[in-house]
Amino acid sequence: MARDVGLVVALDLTDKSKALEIAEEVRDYVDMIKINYPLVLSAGISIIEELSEIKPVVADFKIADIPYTSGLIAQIAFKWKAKALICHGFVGSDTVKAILNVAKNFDGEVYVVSELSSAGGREYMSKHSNEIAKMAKELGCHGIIAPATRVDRVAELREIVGDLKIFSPGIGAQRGDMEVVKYVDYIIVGRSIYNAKNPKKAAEEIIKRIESIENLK
Ligand code: BMP
Repeated sequence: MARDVGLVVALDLTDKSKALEIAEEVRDYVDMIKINYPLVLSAGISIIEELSEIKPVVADFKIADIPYTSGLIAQIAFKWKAKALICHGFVGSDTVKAILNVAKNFDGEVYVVSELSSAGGREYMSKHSNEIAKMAKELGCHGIIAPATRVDRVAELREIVGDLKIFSPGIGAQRGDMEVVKYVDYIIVGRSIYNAKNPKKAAEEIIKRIESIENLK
């Protein structure tokens, strides 16, 4: 049976060669590679291009700035061959629109953070995440990021975004609930894969867990 829910590996490493090694190791199990500041600030922006030879890269820069500056950041990420970019939604529609305009020139995708999976995500973001998700859908973004640590919220966000892609971090180290698979298109996993003794086996196990929940759907 083909899997409906994909796996994105988050490579929050500061050692470039280790990041490349793990990417190679798990390439048959993951659909995309997500990178964030720890790796880019350590390895340099060209790591996007290098990793994109292995799998499409999501540049998780969580952009949260004025439209002009945000557009510049987006341009750099896409020039270096990112397939998709993550930005914040709480900054408002003008910034998200500016990023989307840049993305169009590169045929790139834009995913918007709804509410963070960490506890602090409840303090401010969750009060507005439904509106943020609605905005992402209305503007024509390609996906949202929603927390596996709060499956009830993800279920609600799914109602709002319809067929928009949902990416869900929080499985593993953040003790999220795998049941989230019922509502999302991709789960994002970092530490449980790259800190594992055998990252390939860890990725394989996660896929098995995804499949076992999918079979109950
Ligand atoms: P880990 O599996 O190690 O907890 O990694 C999760 C990844 O997803 C990290 O790269 C983190 O920056 C990202 N992330 C998250 O954990 N929660 C969010 O709400 C949004 C994220 O992008």
